[in-house]
Amino acid sequence: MQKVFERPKSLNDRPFHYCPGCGHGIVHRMIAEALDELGLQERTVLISPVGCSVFAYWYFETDNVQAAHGRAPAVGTGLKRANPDSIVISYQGDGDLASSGTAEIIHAAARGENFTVIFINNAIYGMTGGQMAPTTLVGQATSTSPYGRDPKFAGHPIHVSEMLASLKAPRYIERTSLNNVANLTRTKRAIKKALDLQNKGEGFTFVEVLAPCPTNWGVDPGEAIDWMESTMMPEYPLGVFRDVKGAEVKS
Ligand SMILES: Cc1ncc(C[n+]2csc(CCOP(=O)(O)OP(=O)(O)O)c2C)c(N)n1
Ligand code: SF4
Repeated sequence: MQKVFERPKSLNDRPFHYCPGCGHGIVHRMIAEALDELGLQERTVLISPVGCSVFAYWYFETDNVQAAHGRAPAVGTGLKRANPDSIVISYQGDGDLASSGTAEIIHAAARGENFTVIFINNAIYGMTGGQMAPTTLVGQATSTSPYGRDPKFAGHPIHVSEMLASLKAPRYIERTSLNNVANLTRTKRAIKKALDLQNKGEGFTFVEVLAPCPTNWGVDPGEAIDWMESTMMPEYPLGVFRDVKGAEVKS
């Protein structure tokens, strides 16, 4: 029988624990495919965050480290500097990266650390029950903003890609989305490009992926995609925010 579909080598056979319609499993697969295609599996260290993807290490057939909430870019800095031949991936949600870990991500980017950050922006804290995140949209109802995020009280959403793109050191920053097939293809391409640039020693690479969290948005997976397109994507425009050859590199 002809085999037409299989798991990438960089993932094991364990079924994902994620909710139906969640973005995490899709992005895990893209990272694994990119590692396989680039031949990087044996040299890769994946850093799991705290959040729904805390168990990423349970799925990836790579070396793995699990970092405290928000601290993955600091851990990644140590891993990469101690072993410059490794491929380091910091995989982080928006509560982890844009709230607890604001300092770590800004300073790692400012230093031009030669590793890759995959940032899953689902506009909410998933694991802990749907609290407001720094990325939550104005008017979006969450368990800590049941009447919708009020900017007078809670400020405005943080646009992490744009903020990091204002720094001098980052090599490559792109925002993509999981809303349709074309954007899934772009997401995979961006992840692969980021890993390839890291492998060539070109510096800090960052891919922000807009992803659904149907469970905490209180909708079914199809409605979650509709909401991404009608509400989330206008707030977070897709595109390449930085692609600068010759960026400063620490290794
Ligand atoms: C220092 C610290 N603060 C808070 C928490 C509680 N906590 C665990 S997961 C989480 C939010 C995770 O949300 P996000 O990073 O957006 O990831 P998601 O679950 O949506 O994938 C929080 C606040 C913690 N574990 N450690
Ligand atoms: S709560 Fe949201 S982010 Fe967490 S696994 Fe479910 S859909 Fe994914």
